Amino acid sequence: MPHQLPNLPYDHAALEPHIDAQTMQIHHSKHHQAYVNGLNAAEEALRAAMEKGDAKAVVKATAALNFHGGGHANHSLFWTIMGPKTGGEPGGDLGAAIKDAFGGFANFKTVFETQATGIQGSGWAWLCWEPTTKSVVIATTANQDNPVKTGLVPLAGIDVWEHAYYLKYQNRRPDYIKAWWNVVAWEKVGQNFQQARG
Ligand code: MN3
Repeated sequence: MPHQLPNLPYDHAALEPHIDAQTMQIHHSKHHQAYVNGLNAAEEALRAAMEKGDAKAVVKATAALNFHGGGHANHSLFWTIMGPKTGGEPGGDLGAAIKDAFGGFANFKTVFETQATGIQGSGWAWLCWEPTTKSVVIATTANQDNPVKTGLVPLAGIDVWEHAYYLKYQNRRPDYIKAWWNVVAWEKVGQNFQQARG
């Protein structure tokens, strides 16, 4: 069954003034849709390459799968961990895990902002569950790579591709990252945390 663009669980303008409605509309309906289309095409190409036993075509399709599949997975998580009337600090077990790992929420934010700002070119910064050390960690990925590739479980992430912020913030990525904290749905991230640690 082909992949489909998930509905945005709120209006385009719901994250104003932190993320503007036009950015949300283009980001969701154009950019994310393009990853969905690319993933469906890559799956078709992989099937055809496998039927032909064409190893080079398999490798080529796999590269497209990684990019568009990551793009679809990353954005599908991104929309759900944001929302109107959110922000603040995580409580409960997630809040405690962040405190254990980073000494406190304020320090976590500082480290996260530094890592997200420092991504060269396009990519994502993540809060992840690390199953081997049973702790939360910050990770960054390039382009549309997803943290599952290195064994991590993404709980929340920020898209720092320019398409995610350029209309409102232009070159000021740090301002976008600071504003993003106001729309993080920590309740949802907490649910992702509970699910990840089992
Ligand atoms: Mn994006």
